[in-house]
Amino acid sequence: MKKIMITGACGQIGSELVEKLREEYGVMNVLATDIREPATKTGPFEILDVMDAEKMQKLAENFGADTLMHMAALLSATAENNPVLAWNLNMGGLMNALEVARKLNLQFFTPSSIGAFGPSTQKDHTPQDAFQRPTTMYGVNKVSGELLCDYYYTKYGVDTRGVRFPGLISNVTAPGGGTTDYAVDIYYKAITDGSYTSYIAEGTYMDMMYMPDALDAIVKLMEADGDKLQHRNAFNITAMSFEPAQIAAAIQKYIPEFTMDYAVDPARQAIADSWPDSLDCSAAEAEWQFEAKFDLDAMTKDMLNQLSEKLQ
Ligand code: AKB
Repeated sequence: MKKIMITGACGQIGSELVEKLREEYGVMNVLATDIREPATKTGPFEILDVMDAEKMQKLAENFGADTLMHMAALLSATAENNPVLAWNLNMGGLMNALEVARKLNLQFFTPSSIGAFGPSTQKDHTPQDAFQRPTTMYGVNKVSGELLCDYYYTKYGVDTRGVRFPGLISNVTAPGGGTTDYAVDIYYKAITDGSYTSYIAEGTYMDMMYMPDALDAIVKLMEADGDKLQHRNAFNITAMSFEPAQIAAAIQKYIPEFTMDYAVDPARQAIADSWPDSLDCSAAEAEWQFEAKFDLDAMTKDMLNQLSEKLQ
């Protein structure tokens, strides 16, 4: 049975990942850590600032962890507003986590992102091995992180694994400071206000995925036979690619009176414009049988059902 420690456990991915892993491996085999207390505790939890390398190692040792999932990070829009903080936290936290994995011989997961690509990358069907010259601090962090994870595997044999996540859509914990967050906000506003003002311009395509598929992907990749992985880190994965008018139309199928207008935020629009329109995930499909179950319509139906219960 695995013993998994997670950093950033109160974040958008972390909060649902903890529950998923507790279902899979048992409540007491998953240690959640974060810089702040969770709203509710469902198992072992410790306060951890990922800049505190010593405490990170002590917690992993005392817990008897065999796996470390490093989820704590600043997202793209926040990172662009605070580049020095983003470098220090995103890279410093990752280095600390990789060192703990090296010293304690832990299996390791950390997410990269579509943000690891830049304007000079092939926009459609972006290949697994593509040109990576991102123009955002978040992208610089993500490419560096991908390289660092490769380095720890080749130099020290640490079993590092990871995916490039697209925008993740969920109804449990709101994302914060991302560029793709509009595709989460729109569902909340559809229920509460019946309308939404998009900060992303019409015609801007980005890859997206519903959270249950993202969680399944993490578990599947971590369980995969390591001998079959040629890429290990930073696998392209996606479930759908859409632009704001298409998600609005998907919502209108269930809420016909829903309306959307635009007030484009130049900062987040510039980030979105620098990212791919759609990823090619054939490497993930071939090497560890990645698949996503939810398309835009199935996700919209589920999001609206779940949120109607929660918000009304
Ligand atoms: C963001 O928008 O910053 C994230 C991401 C795509 O990595 N959701």
